[in-house]
Amino acid sequence: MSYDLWYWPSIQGRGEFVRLPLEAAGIEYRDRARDEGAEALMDDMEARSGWGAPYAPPYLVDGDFCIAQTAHIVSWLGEKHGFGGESEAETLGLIQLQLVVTDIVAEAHDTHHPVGTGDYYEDQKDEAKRAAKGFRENRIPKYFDHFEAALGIVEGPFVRGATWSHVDTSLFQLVRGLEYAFPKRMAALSSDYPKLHACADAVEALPGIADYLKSERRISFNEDGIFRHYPELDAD
Ligand SMILES: N[C@@H](CCC(=O)N[C@@H](CS)C(=O)NCC(=O)O)C(=O)O
Repeated sequence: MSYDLWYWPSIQGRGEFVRLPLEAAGIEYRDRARDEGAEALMDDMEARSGWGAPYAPPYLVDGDFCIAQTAHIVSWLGEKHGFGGESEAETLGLIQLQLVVTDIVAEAHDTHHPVGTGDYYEDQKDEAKRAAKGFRENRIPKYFDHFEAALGIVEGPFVRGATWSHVDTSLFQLVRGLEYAFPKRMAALSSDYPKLHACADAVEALPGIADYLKSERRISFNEDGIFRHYPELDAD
């Protein structure tokens, strides 16, 4: 069995939050738009209708089945492939955390596009500076406090303890993305969040992830993605 992942080909973006658990679990998938281009993605998306029809990429396809929305996809994969929760409380807790990741990812995006997603960064630089300041100073610590507390529930590097879940791969991507976008702020905060950094490091060391990060499939962060490094938006 192999899934088809559809996502924009030239950025990590939200697609990366889906790739990571697939890679960590050694699940086969084809990254269709990386192989066939963005036009193929748009054609495929337009052709889909009914239950599961995606509003936006990423989405994952298995035969006639299609599932979209990043948090929804990875939570579903977790339940199906053994990296979700083992009890109802754990499953719901993980999904809840995954939805918190969705929120901070959207806020990270809005630091460089606080006014209009369809407008150029250059046309909203002043607003971006203001948005980034609030994000750096207030929002990152508030979210990180929440993740640090979640990582303290059970002993071990991951939210579930010794075993990774879809939340851990997302926390890894979030931490590395923010380190790319806001290196000064992340360096200043790093000692306040030992569990979060230990979790990111433990995900990075998972064999499937270590192999993936060395491969050509892991493209670099860039200034077209969600996590963008604009030096003027960063500070201690
Ligand atoms: N809430 C959705 C957001 C999906 C989304 O915004 N996808 C972006 C790329 S990262 C996109 O192509 N959006 C097109 C649009 O919103 O019109 C998720 O988490 O998957």
